[in-house]
This record gives sequence, C-alpha cells and structure tokens, in this order.
Amino acid sequence: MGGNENLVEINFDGIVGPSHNYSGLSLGNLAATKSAGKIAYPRAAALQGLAKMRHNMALGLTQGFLLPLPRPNTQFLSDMSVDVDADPALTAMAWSASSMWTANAATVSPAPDTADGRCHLSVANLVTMPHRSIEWADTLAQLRVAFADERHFAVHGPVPATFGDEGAANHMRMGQAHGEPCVEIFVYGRPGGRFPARQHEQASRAIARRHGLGPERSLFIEQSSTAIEAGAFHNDVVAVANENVLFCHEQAFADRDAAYAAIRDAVPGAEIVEVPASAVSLEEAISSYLFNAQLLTLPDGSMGLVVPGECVESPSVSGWLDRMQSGNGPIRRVLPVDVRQSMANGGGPACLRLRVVADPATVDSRFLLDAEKLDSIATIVEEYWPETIDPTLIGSFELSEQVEKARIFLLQSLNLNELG
Ligand code: SUG
Repeated sequence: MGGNENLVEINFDGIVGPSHNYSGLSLGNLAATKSAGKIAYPRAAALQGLAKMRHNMALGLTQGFLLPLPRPNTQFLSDMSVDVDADPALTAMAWSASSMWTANAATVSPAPDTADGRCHLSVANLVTMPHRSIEWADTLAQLRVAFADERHFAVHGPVPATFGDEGAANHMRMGQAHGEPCVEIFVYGRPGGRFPARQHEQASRAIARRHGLGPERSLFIEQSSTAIEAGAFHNDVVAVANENVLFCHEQAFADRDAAYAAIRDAVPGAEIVEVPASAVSLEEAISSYLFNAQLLTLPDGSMGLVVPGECVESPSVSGWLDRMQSGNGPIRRVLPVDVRQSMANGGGPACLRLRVVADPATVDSRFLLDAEKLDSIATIVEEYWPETIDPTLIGSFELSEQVEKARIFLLQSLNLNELG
C-alpha cells in the first residue's frame, strides 16, 4: 500500500445535533444522570464544539467532522409503536443527539497496524444503552461515504449484538509515531457490578481479529470495576494515550502492575504518566474529566493535552496539572476548552472526537474542515439550531420540524444530501 509518509492523525469531531437534550438516559454516567430534566442549549452546545475544532486547527492539526444523525429517529418510533401514551423515555431515545460523541462511533485500526495494509473501521453496536443502540446503521452509512476508498479503507458493520461494543472510547493505540506500526490496546469491562460494563471482551477480540491485528499488535486489558462503579462508563474517562505516552489514573485498570508491564513490554519506550489517587481522587478525576482529554502531538513534536475547562476549576486537578507542566514529563502544554453543554451529558473533549490515522487525500474531502467551512457551519448553527430544549417539549411537532430542518440545511450546505 505504498509508504506511510502522508499518514497523519485526523480528529473527526461530532457536530452537536439540533436535538441535544438532557434526558438522563445513561445509567452509570453520573453527569448525564445529574443533568436529567435540565434545559439544554443545542445552539450553544454546537458552537462550543465548533470552537474546540477551531482551537485544535489553530494548533496546526488536521480536523474533520461527522454529521449529526437524523433525529427524531422515526423508524425507531414506528418500530416501537410510540404514541402519546407511550413511556416518554422511548420518545427521548429517538431524539437523543448522542451521536455527537464520535469516540463511540467506531474502532479504528490504521493501515500500518493491519494485515492488509488498509485502515479498518468497525462501527460500534452500542447495545448496552437503548438510545445509543439505534445509532450504528446511520453511522455506518456515513462512514461508508467518508471512507469510501476501498484501496485505503475497510469499513465493517457491527460485531453481533450479543457482545457490547462502544468503539474507540475503549481503545488506545501506542507506538513511536502515528504513521508507524503500533500496538492497539483494547480495554474491556467485566459485568456484574452496580453499573453496566459496556465493552465486552469478546467484542474487542472480534474487532482485533477482523481488523487483522496480529498478537504482537494487540493487547487486551481489563478495566477496573472500581472505576466503572465510580462512574467511568468508558475507559476514556480514566485513561488516554498518544504515541508512546499513556496518561491514566492509578485506578484505571483491574490489575495496574500487570497492565503497565504488558504495555512496557509491547511498546518500546512507553512512558506512563500516572496520576495517583492521593493527588486526584477517582471521583474528582471523573467529575473534572481530566482524562477525557485529547492528548495530541503538536506540529513541533511536543505533546499537548486539551482538557475540559472544569479541570481548571478543580483545585486538586489544576494543582496536579501545574506540577506536571513545571516538571520534565512528556506532556508539555495544558490547553483548556469549554464544552460544558456536552460535559453535562458526560462527554468531554475526547468523547467528541474519533481519531483516524490516514492520508487526508484518501478521505472524502467533504468531511474535512477548513476555516471557511467551519464558519459556514457556524452560520447554519446560529440560524437554525434551537436555542433551548426543554425536556418536556421533546416529541412536539414544532420542535421536531425545527430539528429536522436544521439538519437538512446543514447537509445541503456541505453538499452531503445523500445522507438525508
Ligand atoms: O454514552 N451520554 C453518552 C456520553 C458518551 C461519552 N463518550 C465517551 N466517554 N467516549 C453516553 O453515556 C447521555 C444522553 C442523555 O442522557 O440524554 C449520553 O448518552
């Protein structure tokens, strides 16, 4: 498949959809449960997401996006025969804008890691949460357009619904450089605790096999049940990796020592930046979303950590970050961004993006962002996205019309009508 010299990490952020709302649909996601019933601000939410993209582009990084899915999901409403007497939670499921968290869209194995030298993507079945289980078909349709070039990409359907799969949120990739062969780390949970373990080990193993990752390119690590019980419903709430660096909480993995030893063994030169519980408790890590950060290699080769603004407000977290920056570690810069509307549903900077290492020239250019396109998306959001959504109005005809129209205008402006 030729050389790897044009391969770069592209972050595909989800554009926050016009139906963004707080319905408390995700058991085990403490932020979302706490926000249930609050008024949501879809326009502000989408603009915050766009500002994050602008921020990362200004760092000199390649940025892409994925579109909101069609909502309300009329197929689901009709399959479930939802009418005025039905449980309002069913209506809320059909309205959820949860596809904004594109870290859950798919698992991505870049070309240098795979047997056939193509980048493999498996859409996530998201079966554990009903409102998320209805995402994958539309997400798959979109991935098949964005990554249609079969010389470079293989886009797979979901693994069987028997085994829950939540995509890249439970997957990390470590190695020397994005364009080199790396080791892919699959983190799964063991069911039986207070909250659901969303990633099943068998789903992770199936993905590694179908993507053609040999044993030397894949590691399987169990997430700590303590972390899941504390609200880390995905591994990316307690750990993030980039190239040779793993940034994680002391209590992220079931067997910390074995996990670190396996990573050090598989990844030459691995550096593990661990935050001890004595400095930042698991609870504080989860409420600030310190680890739901984007750990990025900047154009000068150094690493920066894009964290939610909430980290600055937590004395223990900001104290730790200050000490980290004044020390000699591999993460040189801390870059706060405001994604509060998404955070209130349990989605930080890392949830909002899907990382794909590829040559941008091989991706459908309609999904790649430049300053001009970003401005035109922002104009459409400002004009058509509802300013507020009161959860008691979900299901209303007027709101449904507004939400559907807003998405259609966006598709038209991006010349992506085929996804209508
Ligand atoms: O699946 N929240 C999402 C948040 C996903 C965050 N993603 C990552 N950690 N990668 C979830 O729990 C809340 C929707 C609501 O309750 O209305 C929600 O779906």
